[in-house]
Amino acid sequence: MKTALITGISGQDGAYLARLLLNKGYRVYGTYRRTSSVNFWRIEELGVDKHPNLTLEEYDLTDLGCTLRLLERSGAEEVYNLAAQSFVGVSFEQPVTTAKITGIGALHLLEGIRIVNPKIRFYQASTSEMFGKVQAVPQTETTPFWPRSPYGVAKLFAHWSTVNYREAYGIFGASGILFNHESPLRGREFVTRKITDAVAKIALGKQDVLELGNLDAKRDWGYAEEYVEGMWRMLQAERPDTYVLATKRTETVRDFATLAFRAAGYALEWRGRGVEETGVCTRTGRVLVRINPKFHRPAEVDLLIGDPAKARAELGWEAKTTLEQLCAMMVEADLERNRRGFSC
Ligand code: NDP
Ligand code: GDR
Repeated sequence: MKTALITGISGQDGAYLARLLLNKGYRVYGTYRRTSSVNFWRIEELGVDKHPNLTLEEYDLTDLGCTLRLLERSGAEEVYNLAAQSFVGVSFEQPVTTAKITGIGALHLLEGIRIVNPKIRFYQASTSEMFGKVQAVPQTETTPFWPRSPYGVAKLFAHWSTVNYREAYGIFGASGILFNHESPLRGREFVTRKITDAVAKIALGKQDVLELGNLDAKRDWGYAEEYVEGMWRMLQAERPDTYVLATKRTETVRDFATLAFRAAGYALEWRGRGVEETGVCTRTGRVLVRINPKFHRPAEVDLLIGDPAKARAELGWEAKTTLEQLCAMMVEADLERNRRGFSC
């Protein structure tokens, strides 16, 4: 039986990856943070929280000693570093905390692997945010980076640290440059889930209007469950490398909102420009979406679209779920949850 360690099992990807590895017969150690109220709703929703091969470990990525003990205790052969302060917006308000968790935290694991067991295979959750102010379209493994947020900068540090430990110490460090991936398990602070949850609440008469920031930002959105499969494939490869996982399709935030409202039976028409822009229901004339400048970021990533050709050729990975299917799945889940008063 193989043993894997997943940091950040309480997050979206951690939950899906845990289910994938448990289904493959792995023993899984999954880490969560000590908080006043632990949040296991995702692994509960996937029905793996009580799996006999799952061990939940209290852990903070910023603590080197804790990292060393965890690597030793778990005896993990594969380590998936998914833990991070992962919200770009918050990283502008908490840049130092973000650097410590998202940047230095990954280095703690790499150092831990070097000290405890250099044979451990390591996956680093890198991100399309590292491309930031994009230098080429579509983005590939060789596109130059230009991060536009403290989060992007911290992730770039972790990415290059992974590459450096690969080159300097021969550690099997794989870096997955994943473009946005979403699901019904996405946190509600991220724009897709914020939209699908609001659409459900508006449809059920529990919310009047949805407030958003930059509607023009373009993202390459895929389905999270498929992306964790890609992470696993990277650690089964013959040699460690860097791979882009993406759909090669990009849409605006405005388009995603239009799709989400359509999935709940609303036709939206966009009127006005800039901060005056509104999304209006064509049937009733009611304003369903408006702009709130507080959701704008000090520096924005305007256009992300990834080319996953290398992952397809070398790992046999490709995204299958369309944005329409993903959006409908998320709206459906949020309608169902809101009907039963669920609040995560
Ligand atoms: P989430 O925000 O859903 O999950 C992040 C996880 O990290 C949570 O379990 C969180 O715990 C944990 N965490 C935060 N701080 C610490 C800390 N100091 N010590 C230990 N654990 C901590 O992210 P996703 O699942 O969406 O993403 C997984 C990873 O992939 C992240 O690193 C993210 O940056 C990266 N990524 C995500 C993409 C996406 O589109 N989803 C795209 C590219 C990269 P808690 O529940 O307590 O907050
Ligand atoms: P992102 O995701 O920053 O791409 O990072 P997010 O969903 O937060 O933003 C996507 C785009 O939508 C715009 N936007 C808004 N965003 C939020 N959160 N709330 C709003 O109201 C809103 N209105 C417009 C944003 O400005 C942005 O352009 C995600 C995270 O999962 C990272 O951890 C991961 O690395 C990247 O995806 C790839």
